[in-house]
Amino acid sequence: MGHKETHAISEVLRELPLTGHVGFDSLPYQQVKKSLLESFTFNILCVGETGIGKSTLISSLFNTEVGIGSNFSHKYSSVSLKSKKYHLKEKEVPLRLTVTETIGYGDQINKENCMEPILNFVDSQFEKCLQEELKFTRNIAKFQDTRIHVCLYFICPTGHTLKALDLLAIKLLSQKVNVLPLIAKADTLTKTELQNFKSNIRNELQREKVEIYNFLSDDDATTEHESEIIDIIPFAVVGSTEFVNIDGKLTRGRNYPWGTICINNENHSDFVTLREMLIEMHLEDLKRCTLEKHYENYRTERLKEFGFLDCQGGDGQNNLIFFLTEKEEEMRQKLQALEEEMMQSFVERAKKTEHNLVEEERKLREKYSAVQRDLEEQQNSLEEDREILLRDIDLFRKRKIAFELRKRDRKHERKFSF
Ligand SMILES: Nc1nc2c(ncn2[C@@H]2O[C@H](COP(=O)(O)OP(=O)(O)OP(=O)(O)O)[C@@H](O)[C@H]2O)c(=O)[nH]1
Ligand SMILES: [Mg+2]
Repeated sequence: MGHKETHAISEVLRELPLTGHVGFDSLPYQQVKKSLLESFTFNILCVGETGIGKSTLISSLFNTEVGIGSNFSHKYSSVSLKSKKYHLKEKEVPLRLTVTETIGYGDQINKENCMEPILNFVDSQFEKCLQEELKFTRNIAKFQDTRIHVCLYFICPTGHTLKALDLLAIKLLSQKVNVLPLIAKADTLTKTELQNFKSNIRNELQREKVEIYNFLSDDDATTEHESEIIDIIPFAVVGSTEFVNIDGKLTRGRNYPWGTICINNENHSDFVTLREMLIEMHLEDLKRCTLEKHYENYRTERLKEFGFLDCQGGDGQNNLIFFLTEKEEEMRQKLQALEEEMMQSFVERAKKTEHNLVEEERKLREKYSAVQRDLEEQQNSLEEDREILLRDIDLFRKRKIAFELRKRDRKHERKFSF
């Protein structure tokens, strides 16, 4: 059902000045209106050991209690995940936020299967979307997108290098989602320890060719700004659900015997930079990257599993319609072959049945003839017996008459002899 191109489009783009008002200058406002009505979606996955500060950081980031509970036990035999959905509003901008946290991550003695549930969870969110796209009647507008837009990976503040599990986890996760490594509870490290720890982690990730989410865009052309962004990763964060009084102002912070940490103070941690980069500057890009890179990779792999990449459309491109037509033709041929096979087997069975019936009839005829012959023989023998009997009866009658005559003659003779 291919359509033949009947018109040519000029490749040359002409820029024309307008002679008056048209109205498409309102397009950005239309987009804003539409977005405000639909509300924005953002799905975060927090991966980190039990008690590392996941819920506290998420609550600090969104300035409200949005974490998935706390004080989970260290005794779970396997890793699981828990999600919660929130509807937040800042000024008139609505945000549908989904927070997923790992439970029992890194607590098992054998950590071999620790990543499997997390990777499966990420895949199953992609799969939900793919299944919706493949439906005949799609409901994309009402579809609740649960694809993970960012994975915050909480690194234990050891001050050394990455643990083997952290390195493997970041490597595996970064192939499926936008990963942001964070040094949790950064208040437990000194400034020098932090700098060394950060550069050790960066070197290790580079050596292992791990591609975490790249904050650098084409706009960050200045090498100074570029190195600033590079140097800050992994973000060293401090979270808190408590408020401290700083210069008469209540702000999120942590009180220690030796002083107070204010999480919004850039000299104390990278928390503010993280929030700016994550929410103010790159939230939409994280979503774009999820769709255009990670979901696309997942979709391609799944379509490959269906056998999609085996065929090419007329334009030399992999084309879904061409693939479906090919598949339909393949199925039609298979069905036809099956029909022919069934017909063949039916004819063979019918032939066999006919042959059996003829044989059966022949046997019955033979049996009938044998029975008929037998009957004729019996009838002949009965006939012979009957004739013998009739002769015997006749002889008997004759003898009886002769006897009667002789008896009468003797009676007569005796009468005349007196
Ligand atoms: N020193 C320090 N403690 C923190 C920080 N963030 C959280 N905590 C403390 O760490 C403990 C656990 O924090 P949670 O946020 O519940 O950690 P979690 O990772 O969500 O824990 P589970 O969900 O139980 O795995 C709490 O006592 C927090 O007050 C931080 O940045 N620095
Ligand atoms: Mg928690």
